[in-house]
Amino acid sequence: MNKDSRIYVAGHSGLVGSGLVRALESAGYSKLIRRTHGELDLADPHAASSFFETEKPEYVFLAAAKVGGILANDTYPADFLRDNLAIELNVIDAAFRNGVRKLLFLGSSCIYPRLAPQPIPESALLTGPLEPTNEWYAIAKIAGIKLVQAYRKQYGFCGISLMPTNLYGPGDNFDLRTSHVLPALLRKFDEAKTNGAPEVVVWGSGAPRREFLHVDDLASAALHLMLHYDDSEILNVGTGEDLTIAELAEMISRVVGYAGRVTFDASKPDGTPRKLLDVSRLHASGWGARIGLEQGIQRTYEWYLAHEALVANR
Ligand code: GFB
Repeated sequence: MNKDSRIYVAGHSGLVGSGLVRALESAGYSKLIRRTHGELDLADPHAASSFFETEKPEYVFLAAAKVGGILANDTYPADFLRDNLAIELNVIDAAFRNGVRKLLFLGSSCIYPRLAPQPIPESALLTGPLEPTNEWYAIAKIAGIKLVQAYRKQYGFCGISLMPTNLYGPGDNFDLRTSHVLPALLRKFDEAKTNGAPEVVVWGSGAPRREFLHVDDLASAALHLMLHYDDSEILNVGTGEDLTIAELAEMISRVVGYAGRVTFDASKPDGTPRKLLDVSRLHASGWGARIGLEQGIQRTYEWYLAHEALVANR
């Protein structure tokens, strides 16, 4: 991939896509191709195919996806399965048919079995039952992995698949019904501080453990691996460290400067008990995460405060 290669970032306005655009632009890549969802519906095979025929991208970062937190995944199973299957199929097939040189597909750590060994090695894929709250999304992402592998095996198409852990950062979704835990808690603690509320309610028991990677680290890893990784095997991308949701809430409360109580709502699902990725293969590739969690939360909180009016109404 050269600085003047034609690079399509699918999903460029989302959390991951906007991180990728920042990383590519700051590294000097000058020919980035982007389309908003309104301009191009990747779930429409004809639209996807004619876009690739016209634009002829050489490299593709497939970051377009229907994503959401535990409640959104559990509430809209059909949307998560259908939209993600359609996007993956249309983009990977159109990329192959139009001579794309390399495609990078992004999966998720939820593809692994609910009770996988911890930290989770890539070899745990398809060795046991999935976590029920997000099995629909997971099945779609597993299909994406298999599409990339099948196109490589049958046609020699150069595709790689990365499995990021839970991501966060600027540009995240802060809608309390559909967001992931980290942006949800930043917003809840900030609003409680502003309103002088005595408590913040955290979903579930607080006991599940999660690993969080800043999106700028993910983008840096994706760029590194687009340049240096070429294998059919999936590759985990994480920090190698996790904490409980209760510990995360404590950290966010500290960053926001909230003085009240934290309580837990056990009527909300916990989801998978733990999903810490084994990042030894990632480290062996020459890349490691740089942004510490508290520092990353601080930066994300600053971004949230600067964009509060915008994100609160989304
Ligand atoms: O981030 P999250 O929604 O998704 O929830 P998953 C993580 C944990 O945080 C769960 C708890 O145990 C939640 O119950 N939690 C506590 C909260 N308070 C809140 C809150 O206010 N909002 C949210 N959203 N959670 C997702 C999958 O799983 O992870 C996706 O559903 C995807 O498929 C993504 O894989 C990375 O980590 O449980």
